[in-house]
Amino acid sequence: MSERTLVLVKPDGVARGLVGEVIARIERKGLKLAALELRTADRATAEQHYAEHDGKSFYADLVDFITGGPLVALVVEGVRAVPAFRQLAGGTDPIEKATPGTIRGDFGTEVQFNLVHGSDSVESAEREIKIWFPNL
Ligand code: DAT
Ligand code: MG
Repeated sequence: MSERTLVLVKPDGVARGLVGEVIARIERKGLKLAALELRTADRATAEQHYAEHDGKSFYADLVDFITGGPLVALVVEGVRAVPAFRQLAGGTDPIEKATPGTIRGDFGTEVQFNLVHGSDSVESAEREIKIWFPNL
């Protein structure tokens, strides 16, 4: 069954020139791009996006980081797109939790700079898509 997920190539991924790499992996998996935009997120957008982490020790740094430079926001569509992109991304910690062959496992070392975001459920995806692409 086709569904949508919200993907971000975070500012570290853009700065490192990994946008094409991430998009190539999404396309090779058989997923489709439904929206794509390069933008610098404002604080309100970042705080809404990461609302579930408000109050955690890393929250302030996370909002600073995600607003700190241009990122690429995408809506990705396809069969089981939510878990499919989470599989491509790998676990949150690029060393401890992501395996080689995943985006984070292949290109990341630090949890704060783990290159990509992918929605963790269909409900999260619909919430996040409304934040980043209100007209979609
Ligand atoms: P994910 O991005 O895999 O869904 P998450 O939703 O738990 O992970 O956390 C959101 C982001 O916050 C994550 O991509 C990087 C950052 N983060 C998570 N845990 C962290 C920690 N212990 N220290 C620093 N940053 C962390
Ligand atoms: Mg998450």
